[in-house]
Amino acid sequence: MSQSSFPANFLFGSATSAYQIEGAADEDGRTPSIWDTFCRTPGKVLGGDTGDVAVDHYHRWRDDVQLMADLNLNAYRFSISWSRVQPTGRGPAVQRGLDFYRSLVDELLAKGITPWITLYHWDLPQELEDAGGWPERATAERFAEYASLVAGALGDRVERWTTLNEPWCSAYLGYGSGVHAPGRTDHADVLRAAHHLNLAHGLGTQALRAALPGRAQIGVSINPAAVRALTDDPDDLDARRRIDALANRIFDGPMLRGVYDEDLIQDTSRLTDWSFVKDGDLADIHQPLDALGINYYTPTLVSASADRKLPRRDGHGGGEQSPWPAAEDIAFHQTPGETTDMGWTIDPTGLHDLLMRYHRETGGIPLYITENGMACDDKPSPDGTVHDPDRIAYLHSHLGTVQRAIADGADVRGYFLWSLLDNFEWAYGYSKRFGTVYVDFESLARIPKSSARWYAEVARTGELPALPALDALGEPVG
Ligand code: GBH
Repeated sequence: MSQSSFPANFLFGSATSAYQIEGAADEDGRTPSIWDTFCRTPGKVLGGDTGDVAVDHYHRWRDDVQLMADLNLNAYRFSISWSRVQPTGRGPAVQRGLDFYRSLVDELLAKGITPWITLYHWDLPQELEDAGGWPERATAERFAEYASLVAGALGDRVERWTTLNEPWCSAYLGYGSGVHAPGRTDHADVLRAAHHLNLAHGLGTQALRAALPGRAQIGVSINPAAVRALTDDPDDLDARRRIDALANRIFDGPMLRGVYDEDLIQDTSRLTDWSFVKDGDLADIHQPLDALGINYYTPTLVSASADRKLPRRDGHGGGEQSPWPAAEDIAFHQTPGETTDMGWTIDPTGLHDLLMRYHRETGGIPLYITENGMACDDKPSPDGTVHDPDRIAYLHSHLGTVQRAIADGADVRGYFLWSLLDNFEWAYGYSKRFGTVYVDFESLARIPKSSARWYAEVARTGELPALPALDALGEPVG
């Protein structure tokens, strides 16, 4: 194997999520999710943008699968819109909703593309939020029923299942800083939500296994923070420990080890006594997993000082209140280096750290990068092509890091870039472009960017080429 080769059978995919691409918000029986409601709340989403139409994938799915095939992808990670298949979040399924996903899956399989389903990518049915949302235990029970329902409809043709996408974002941005739906801001609710998301993962995993004995390969996608301390000062190192607990161990503790670490309980004791953790919950959450999905964009740099004059990073997502419970005294800093159009520093070393950490801590669960990519201010040239050399450089450096982690012993089996298509970037609306395929948000036409052609070659050959010289990147690649 040459140094630039990926292992045989490595998955080269792209990722999307339902609310960000589907549109058709009130078609075929779909009812509002918390994101439909949030988008209609003035001031929450830039430009008042919504996912009502998004990039119309609900009607263009067949062409989009053809695009994936043309781009040599062998896997596709997408999510199911809960309120499209089970509108009230409980009770019977809507057949037309399930039919949409069944057709999509069949088309993927026909093109040799492995479907990789995420059950929950942030779009809780509004009725479940009205009943209390993730801070309520019942939401985890509803999720397990929903998991069984989807498994019953698609389990004959889908093997790869992810319970949740980035529970950190659901709990901390949805209920802490309020910059994501449902836009609530209560730090005790963040911890309740985190626990019930963990429980949803555990009960959902059990429901999938029960519905699909021996056939389901189950995992979760987390967005662990590669946390660094600004200095070696003990106070900064302690800030690092606390953010590691709040960002990472609050999820991977119960999911991978069956515990909430004592320091996490202590650090948050003025907000809650954690009595929402019932007997048996930790065993329910701690299920064997077939895959651990890691979503990675940028590292996290912290210090003990809350001095507002230090260069602060927009780690609070623009909200008035911090997403982090019981961490008002911790400061977040911009990691040095070039930044993306999101203002996130480009630093693949954080990905290496996380892959090696989870390689050690999972005791051999196969690892997948289920999201990685960058936002660029892409614009079509006069000839209609779209060149994004910065994205190629980003993908190149991160894929190279994946190869290094594999060489260092990590069992990494696949990489899903975020994202296939430009899409609805949550609170930023349509102002940020993560796609390797450009979407004209007026005509909804798709134009593969040079990065899509470049990644297609990586997927076809299973090799990471030398990075083309920068001037060569001005020309269409492939
Ligand atoms: C993912 O979220 C989502 O799964 C996906 O839907 C989304 O489109 C994509 O990434 C791009 O945003 O907030 O300054 O502290 C990633 C969310 C981004 C949250 C990085 C933590 C840390 C930087 N994460 N963020 S900051």
